[in-house]
Amino acid sequence: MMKCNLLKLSVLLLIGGLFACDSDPKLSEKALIPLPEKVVEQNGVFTIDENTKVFIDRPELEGVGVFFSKFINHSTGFNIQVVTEKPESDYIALELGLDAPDEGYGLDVRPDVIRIKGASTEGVFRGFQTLRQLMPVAIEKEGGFEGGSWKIPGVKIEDAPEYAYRGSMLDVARHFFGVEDIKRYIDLMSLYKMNYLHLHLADDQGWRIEIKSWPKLTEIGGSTAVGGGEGGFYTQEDYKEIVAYAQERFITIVPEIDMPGHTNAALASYPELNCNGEAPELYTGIEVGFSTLCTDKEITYQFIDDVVRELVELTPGPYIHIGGDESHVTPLEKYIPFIEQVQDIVNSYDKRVIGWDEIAHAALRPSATAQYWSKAENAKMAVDQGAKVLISPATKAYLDMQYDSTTQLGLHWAAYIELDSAYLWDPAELEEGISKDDILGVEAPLWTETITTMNELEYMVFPRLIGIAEIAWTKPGLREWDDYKSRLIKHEERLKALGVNYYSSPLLKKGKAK
Ligand code: TNX
Repeated sequence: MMKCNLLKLSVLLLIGGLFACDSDPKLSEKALIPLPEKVVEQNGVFTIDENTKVFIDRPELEGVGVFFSKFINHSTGFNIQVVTEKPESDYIALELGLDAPDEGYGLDVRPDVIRIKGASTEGVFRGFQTLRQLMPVAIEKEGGFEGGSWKIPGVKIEDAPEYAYRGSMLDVARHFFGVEDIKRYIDLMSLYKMNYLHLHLADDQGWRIEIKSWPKLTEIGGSTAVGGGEGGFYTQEDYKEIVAYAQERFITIVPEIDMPGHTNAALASYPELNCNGEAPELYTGIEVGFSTLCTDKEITYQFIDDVVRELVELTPGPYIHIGGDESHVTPLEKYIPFIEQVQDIVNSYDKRVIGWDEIAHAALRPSATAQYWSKAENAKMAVDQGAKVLISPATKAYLDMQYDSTTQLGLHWAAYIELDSAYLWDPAELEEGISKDDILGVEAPLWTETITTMNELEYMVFPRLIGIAEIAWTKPGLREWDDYKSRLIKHEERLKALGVNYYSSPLLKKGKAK
């Protein structure tokens, strides 16, 4: 290794980088997911060593600069610093001012310098995730160095996302997942340039967010889960910690309080929210569609206003999700004015509404988004009203659907979804009448009726989420199953280094990567 470096150094001086070392990493060995828009190989490699610096050309980049240097130091054991004065060479430059869409970035890896230039700090952050995938897999492990070398193959990349919203949802209501689990999920999402995490915070089986003005929601409603387990909830401090952790990774949290159905936990906590004034028992089964807030009572709207106000105080992002799905025991003539009034409550706090596709039965406010999960006709009704659609078809994007009939966890009411099925679709081609301009983005939800641990969660999510991330980021004309599959096979090594309990599909074993 040393010899090769010395030889290379002298040859570099003589003929300037035309000579490569056999041990140098090749671009073709790397797996970039999501696939960038334009990738051109360049001569030479950049080697990160203890003298490498992270150079920022603007103060706004300090946050990302510190984040990257910590990330690199964590596995290399180096003490790489962020500097504001341009070094001679051996540095990673973070720059702003790229003329590209918001999260667009350029990445240029040369032997003396790596440049990441973004249209925004967010773009620089996304560019770093690409650089990370060009680094040795050991970068994913604490102290992963073990005498290896941190070489990155020369390349020039130009990239920008297809959709502005690229997300996932976790149902923390059916089974509760604590702050550390959510942070791990956020970290994993960020590797694939995802930017929204929707938390399904309340359902029949549990209320998971502290609301100070209605404390029994968590005292009573948070006390159990599917199967009768002990449940749990986030205090507002916990929740702020999640939001801040996500923000540092340029991920926006979207909180959901499902209503008027899926509300048994709230109804069990406060009898006055029921039309008959009586609190039902807590519920630990997995049926849907049996509960409803009393849409005729004034107190219901006071309750919603209080909940939304407290949530808004915890939410720097633009969206509040109001659920609205499967309200089978709320008559449509009551459901419609309810959804309209709740939209006005959310809008009065300067937030935009997202709701499941059923909300399109109501008059949608101009900033509302319908999340298409089940009925194309609902999604089209939303589009006809000028609303945007968030694409989450249960048959393609539901991460709780089983891979095949042998999968132990999960459900299969919508479909079995193998890796090819989860990848081989285009949001803008899914339904006639819903085109790219109508689409806010793509989201893959994980419902947790059958999922109780992080290990189980990872098994259902990975690697399907990775394919969804590529659908949301990469232009459809650049996506191709065989090529994706071969990148995913190479990427397995990185998943292993991250300790992800992914589903090792038979599709990844047949026809190994070239
Ligand atoms: C349907 S998707 C639901 C959820 C369930 C899920 C299970 C949606 C808006 N409603 O309440 O958890 O199916 O796959």
